[in-house]
Amino acid sequence: MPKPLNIGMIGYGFMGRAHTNGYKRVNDFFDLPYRPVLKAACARDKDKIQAFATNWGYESIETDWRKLVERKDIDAIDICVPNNLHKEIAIACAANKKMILCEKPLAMNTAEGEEMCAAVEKAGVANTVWYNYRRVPAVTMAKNLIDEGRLGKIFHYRANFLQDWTINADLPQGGNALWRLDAAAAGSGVTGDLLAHCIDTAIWLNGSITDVSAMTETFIKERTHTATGQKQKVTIDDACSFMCHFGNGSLGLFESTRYARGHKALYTLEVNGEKASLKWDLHDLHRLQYFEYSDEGKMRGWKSIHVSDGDQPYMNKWWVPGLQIGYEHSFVHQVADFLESLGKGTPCGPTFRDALETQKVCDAVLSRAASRSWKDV
Ligand code: SOE
Repeated sequence: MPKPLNIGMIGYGFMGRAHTNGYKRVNDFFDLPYRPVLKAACARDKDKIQAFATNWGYESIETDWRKLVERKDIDAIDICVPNNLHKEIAIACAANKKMILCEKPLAMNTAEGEEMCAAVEKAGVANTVWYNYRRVPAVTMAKNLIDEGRLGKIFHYRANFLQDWTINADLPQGGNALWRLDAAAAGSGVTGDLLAHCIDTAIWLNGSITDVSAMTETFIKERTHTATGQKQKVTIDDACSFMCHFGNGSLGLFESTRYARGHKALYTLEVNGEKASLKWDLHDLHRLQYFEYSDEGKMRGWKSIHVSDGDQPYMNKWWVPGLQIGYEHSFVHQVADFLESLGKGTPCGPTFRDALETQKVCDAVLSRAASRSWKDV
C-alpha cells in the first residue's frame, strides 16, 4: 500500500491545474511507494481558491500561505505562484521541514536561487523544479540515446521556443496570467519563462553551458499596468536569442519570442552529433526525428520514431503500443519520479541545485544582452 503524502498547493492557475492533474492521476498508472493526498489549496482570494479546491478535490483551503506552510498535516508544498514569491515561500517551507515542488524558473535571479538551495540543503528536504519537458517520453528517449553514445561527439545544439500571444499592444501588464509581462513579478520575460525550459533540457541532454553571447528586445515599450491603471515602461524581454559554448565543446543557438505570429508554444530542439542527429518538436511531441550516419546509402534519411511503445520511456505505463499521450502526462511523470525518488531516498532532478544552473545561464544571457556590445557594420 502506498503511503499518503499530503500536498499543500499554493496557486490555482494554469500550472496549479497541470500539477494537480499529475497528483490525481499518478497512482492510477504507476506503482509507487507514495500516494499524493490533495490536503489543502491556498490563495489570497477565498472564493477563487474555494472554487478551485472544490473542482479539483482539495480537502481544505487557506488564504495565507504562511499558515499552510506551518500546518502539521502537510508534507509537501507545491509553489505555483509568480516568480517573485518563490524564494520567500521556499525558505519558509524548508524552515518548516516541508518538501518542495517549485514551478519554474526557480527564482527571480541567481542570488535568490542560491538562498533557496542553501535553505533546502540545510533542512535536508526533498525538492524539485517543474521543468516538465524532460519527461515527455520522446525527450527522455533523446537523453537515453545521447547517454548511450549513439550520437558520438556533439557539435551543435539548437532550440527555439516561439509564441505570439503578446503582440497586441493593448494587452496590459500585471495580474493573473499577465504577471508574466511585469518584470517585478516575473524577473524577466521570455528568458525566464521560455528559454529556461530550453536551457534546462539542453544542460540535461548536452551538459553544462560555459559562456554566452546574447541579444534581447522589448517590442512594445509601454503597457498599462493592471495595478495602477497607468501606462508603465515594459522592462521584460519580449524576445531573446543567445549563442553559447557547452563544456563538451559543442556550440549552442537558442531563440525565444512571444512575437512569432502563428506560433503558440512551439518548442523545438535539435542535436547534431558525429554519428547521428536528433530533433524534437512540442507540437508533435510523441515523435523523435533521428538520422543515423551508418544508414547512409540509397535508403538514407530521417526516421520519424513514434515514441509510443512499451520499450520506450514511460510508455509501458499507458495504453497499448501506437497510442500516444500528451502534454499533461509530462507532469504525471514528474510526480511519479518524485515519489519514486522519495521511496529510494534519492534526489529527483531537476533539484533546486540543478535549476540554479539554468538560472545562472538566464542571468548571464540577460546581462550579456544588456551590455549591447555590437560591432557596427
Ligand atoms: C507561457 O505562455 C507558458 O505557459 C510558460 O509559462 C510555460 O512554462 C510553458 O511551458 C508554456 O508557456
